[in-house]
Amino acid sequence: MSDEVILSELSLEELYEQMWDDLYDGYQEEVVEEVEEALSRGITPYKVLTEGLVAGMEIVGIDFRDGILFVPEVLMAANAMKAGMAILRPLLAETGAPIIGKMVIGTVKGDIHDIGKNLVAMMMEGAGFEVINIGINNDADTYLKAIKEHQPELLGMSALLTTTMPYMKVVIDRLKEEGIRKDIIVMVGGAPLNEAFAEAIEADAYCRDAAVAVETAKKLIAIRRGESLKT
Ligand code: B1M
Repeated sequence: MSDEVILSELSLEELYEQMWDDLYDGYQEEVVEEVEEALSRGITPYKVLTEGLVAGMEIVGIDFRDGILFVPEVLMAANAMKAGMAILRPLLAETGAPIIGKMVIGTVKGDIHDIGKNLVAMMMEGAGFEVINIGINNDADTYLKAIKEHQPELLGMSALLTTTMPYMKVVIDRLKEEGIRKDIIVMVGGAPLNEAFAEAIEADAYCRDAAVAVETAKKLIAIRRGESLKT
């Protein structure tokens, strides 16, 4: 960010454009300042997240795909995004609502992308779920261990690579082998997935984004609890 830019003098649109530029350049401190400026104007944390940070990361993704940006630059952008998310996390998690349910979430084996998964975790916490975030590169054993230890109603799996998404089926098959598949709601997400893939691997739901993940989790838990009341 150039020294002459006075954030408070920018319109909201210009502020977001500045945020996208600084995210693109991997300027963590500047992104944090811009997130704080947007919040100080009364913009909701969710709007700052989606219209600021997520929109900025989409631009990075396009230039990564087109060979304009490379891994080191994208990593810097990802770290700037995480710095901005760190400001928003406590605000999104501020809820007062009673715990609705528990979720274990992690990125699958071979995959180190975690921004989207962390965003889902943040939004789920904000909606009143207890979230056990087991990080990246999880094999089936690690998912199983976390499920047995925490006994969640929900399992969330994330994959951002076409080469790692098939591993979700390995985990689901393992849940079946262990005889616990019917005890847990499996929700999957990540940019290369779609409904058809989720159906093919016998997940309970595909979630396009974090907001859909929250809505889907609430709906599936309500259905399950309703069903179990009847039996
Ligand atoms: Co990588 N990368 N990357 N990358 N990276 C992608 C995914 C890619 C699409 C870029 C591209 O070519 N356009 C491409 C994958 C191509 C493919 O498989 N079809 C790619 C590649 C190729 C790679 C490497 C192989 C590059 C290399 O080394 N040559 C390598 C792989 C490393 C590995 O995992 N083994 C790699 C590395 C990296 C970085 C480390 C540099 C960095 C990750 C940093 C980090 O996460 N800490 C990175 C990044 C940042 C990206 C892009 C640019 C952005 C991903 C992101 O954070 N998006 C990405 C391009 C893109 O996706 N367009 C790309 C923002 C985030 C908010 O969105 O993650 O989609 P997303 O999450 C959304 C939804 O998908 C959904 O909700 C989220 C929030 O709304 N969702 C869930 C996600 N998980 C969910 C789980 C749920 C529910 C919903 O559970 C219930």
